[in-house]
Amino acid sequence: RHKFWETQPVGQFKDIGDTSLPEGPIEPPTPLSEVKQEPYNLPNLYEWVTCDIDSDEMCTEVYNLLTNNYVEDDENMFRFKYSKEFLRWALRPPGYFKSWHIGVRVKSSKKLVAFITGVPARIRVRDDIVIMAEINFLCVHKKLRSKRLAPVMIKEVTRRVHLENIWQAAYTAGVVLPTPISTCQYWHRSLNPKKLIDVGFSRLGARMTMSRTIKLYKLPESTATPGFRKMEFHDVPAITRLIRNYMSQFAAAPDFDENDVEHWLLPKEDVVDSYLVESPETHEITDFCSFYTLPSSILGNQNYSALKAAYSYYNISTKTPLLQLMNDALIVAKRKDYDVFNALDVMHNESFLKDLKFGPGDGKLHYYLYNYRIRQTLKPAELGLVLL
Ligand code: NHW
Ligand code: EN5
Repeated sequence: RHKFWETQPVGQFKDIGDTSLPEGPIEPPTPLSEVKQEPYNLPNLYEWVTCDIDSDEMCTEVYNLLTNNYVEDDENMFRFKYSKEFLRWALRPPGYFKSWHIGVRVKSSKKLVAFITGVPARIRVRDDIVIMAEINFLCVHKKLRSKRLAPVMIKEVTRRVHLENIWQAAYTAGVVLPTPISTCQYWHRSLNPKKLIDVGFSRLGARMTMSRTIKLYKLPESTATPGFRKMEFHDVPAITRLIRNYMSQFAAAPDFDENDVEHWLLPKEDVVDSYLVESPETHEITDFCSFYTLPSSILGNQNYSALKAAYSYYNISTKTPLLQLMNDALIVAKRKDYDVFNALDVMHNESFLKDLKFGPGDGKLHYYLYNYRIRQTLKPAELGLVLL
């Protein structure tokens, strides 16, 4: 069934339910001297390239490859269109390794035809903090699919991660592989229902007119929570304390320090937006919400070429009800002209999705760990991790 994944240290379908297997690494690290020193062999027409994402030319090549060949929905109506600034943000967190940004070129033409990346992260799984690579942006050009290039790319990134003495990884995918630690549902909240219906992202409900639909999704002009404001640099220590404390309740979550919070949560225009609640009386910071910007190309529509989507990122409520906090996030996103606000059913998101008129999408997101077994699959609500 899975000729490649059967050979890898990941949970296997045949082991599901076997509670005698221990939680933790599946295989031990090998001495660094035993890690293969040369890259894996590619088919003869192709060569490896380490992508310098700082360089405008290289960043443009990666952007073009992904814009034309990355993830689509099951009916091929939309394709993720990560911006260059987003890619730079996603690929250069604290302690990143340039060697983990891996491309494949055609030798003769130098055209970039495949890509895969890793970035380092500390992820807590129950009581253990595990140094991992987060793997993302695996992409093979449409014309080179089904030639078993992906397994070579995955083995090569694994080798380069091992060379940094890191032996575990985390990744998400829309496809089922051996074997998910959790399976989450995408939910969507219409902000611009007319456009969403016009482009086929959503449908007019039964017994609904366009004008009733527009009214249904209408939002107030301004936010409701006193002390709700954009996060600033000087908030990094307080937000770090808030998020560290909050994340401790989930079975798997990132272990963010101040440098991570500065990188991942400080607002960056058209990349990541973060808001907090500062008590007008005590100036205490009690709540936080954030979303990242990931547009999609609309494939083959006469009137529109892009969908502007916000994706719920990390949200923390200790005083403001999460429902009210997220309603304010929707108001901000609407004011900034997003068409749709997307969220997964991770963390406490279930508690607001239905009330705030999110509806389930046709996509699921499966979460995976490499070389780390967990005894039972996690409920989405036990997950405190959002990958980009
Ligand atoms: S998920 C997004 C992945 N990208 C896309 O969907 C873009 C559009 N599709 C493509 O570009 C986020 C191609 O279809 C890809 C596969 C490249 C997906 N993850 O070359 P072949 C991520 O980036 C397996 C893992 O012939 P292809 C996460 C498949 O099951 N494996 O296929 C990435 C089969 O193996 P099997 C995937 O269609 C995580 C083999 O690839 C996969 O031309 C990577 C077929 O290869 C996927 N999304 O290219 C793992 N899709 O055993 C990281 C297919 O079943 C692991 N496959 O025969 C950790 C590494 C680090 C460890 C460090 C310690
Ligand atoms: C790794 N970091 O399928 C990323 N998206 O539901 C890899 N559906 O947008 C992740 N098909 O349901 C890959 N509209 C997995 C995601 C791949 C992309 C994907 C889904 C998620 C999606 C939309 C459009 C469907 C178009 C036809 C969808 C319904 C919205 C509706 C709004 C009103 C209330 C009910 C729902």
